[in-house]
Amino acid sequence: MEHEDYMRKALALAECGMGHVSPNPMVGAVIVRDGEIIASGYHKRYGDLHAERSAFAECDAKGIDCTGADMYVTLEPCCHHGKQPPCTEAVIEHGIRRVFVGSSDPNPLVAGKGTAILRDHGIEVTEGVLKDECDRLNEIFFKFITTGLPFVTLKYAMTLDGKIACYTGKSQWITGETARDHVHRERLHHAAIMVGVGTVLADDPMLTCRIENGRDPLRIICDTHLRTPLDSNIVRTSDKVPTLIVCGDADSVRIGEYEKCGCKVLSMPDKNGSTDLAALMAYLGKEKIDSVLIEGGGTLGWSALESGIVDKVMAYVAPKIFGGSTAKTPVGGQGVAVPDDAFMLENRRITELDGDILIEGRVKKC
Ligand code: AOF
Ligand code: ZN
Repeated sequence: MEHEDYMRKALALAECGMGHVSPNPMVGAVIVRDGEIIASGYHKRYGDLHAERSAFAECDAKGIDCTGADMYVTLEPCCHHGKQPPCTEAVIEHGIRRVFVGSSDPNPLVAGKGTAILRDHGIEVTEGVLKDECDRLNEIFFKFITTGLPFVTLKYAMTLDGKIACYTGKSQWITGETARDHVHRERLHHAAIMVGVGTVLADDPMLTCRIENGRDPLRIICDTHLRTPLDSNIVRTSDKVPTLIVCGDADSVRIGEYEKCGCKVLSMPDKNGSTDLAALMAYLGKEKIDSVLIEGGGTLGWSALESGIVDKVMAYVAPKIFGGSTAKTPVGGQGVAVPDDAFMLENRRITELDGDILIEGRVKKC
C-alpha cells in the first residue's frame, strides 16, 4: 500500500467521529510496520482521547510494540495541554520513527509547533499527505478555531427549473431517498440547523437527524415576531431536542409560553425587521456552536448570503420540472441587480446521488 492508502484508512476512521466531537476536529490515526497496520484509533467523543493516543491505547492493551513504526494521522499532532495531554509526547515516548500528516493544525496553540517538536526529537515528518481530503473533512473546525464563528452552509433541494415547491406549496419530495439520506448526514455534520419561521408555517418540519446512533442538531428558528405555532412539531418536541427561537423585541408572556414547552428564546435587536444574522452567529460562536446548516426558506437564504455569513452552498438538484411562476425558489429577497454582482462558488464539487445531482462550493468572499 502507498502512503495515501494508509492516510485514506485514517480518514475513514476520523469520519466515525462525525457529530460527536464538535467543536473539536475529526481525527484518525493508523500505525504501520512492515506494510501492515498494527493499530489504529480515532477521536470518538469531545474531550476524549485524541486519535493518536487512541491508537497507542490499542497497542498498550494488546502489548504491541510500536518502536520504529510509522504513524499516519489526518491532523498535525497537538503539543499543548488541553482536555488531553500533548500527543507529541505520546508519539515520542512510543518510539515512532516517521509521522505522515494530512492537515496542518491552524489552532494557534499548535500551528506548526507539533511537527517542529517531532522533528526536534529526530522523527521524520512528512506533511500534506491527502491534504485536500483531510482539509475538507475539518473545514468546520478550521473556520471555528481561527475566527470563533460558526461555519455556515446554505443547503436546499430544487427542481431543474429552480423550484423548492409546487405552486400549491407541496414539496414532498423533490429529491430521492439517496439525496435525502445525504442531507441527514449533513445534519449530523453540523451542530445546528436554522430555518425561517415561514418554513415552519409552511412545512411544519421536525429538523431532526434520522441516522442510527446520530445526534440531533440544535434547531434554530429565526422568528422576529414569534409566529411559530405552539403546537408545531418543533415546539412540541423541544423538551427532547434542543431548540432556540430567535426573536426581536417580544412580549415576556409570549416568550414564557415557548419556554414552558422547553424552547430557549433569544430576544435580540432586529436588523431592518429581520434577525441580525451576523450578531446571531457571534452569539452562537460564544456558545461553542461551530456550524450551522441553513435549510430554508428563500427569505432566510437571501438574508444569509447578503449578510456575508455563508461559507458554503450545497444545492441538491432533481432532474424534474415543476413550473409555475408563483412556485417558490431557494433564494428570494431582492436579489442582485446585475450578473456581475452574483454570489460565486469556488472549489466546486459535483456528485451524483442516484439521479439527483449535488452541486457544492465555497462562497467566494470579496
Ligand atoms: C481533538 N482530537 O484527535 C486531535 C486534536 O482540549 P483538547 O486536549 O481535546 O485539545 C483539542 C485540540 O487538540 C484541538 O483544537 C486540536 O487543535 C488538537 N488536536 N483534537 O479533539 C484529536 N488530534
Ligand atoms: Zn492531540
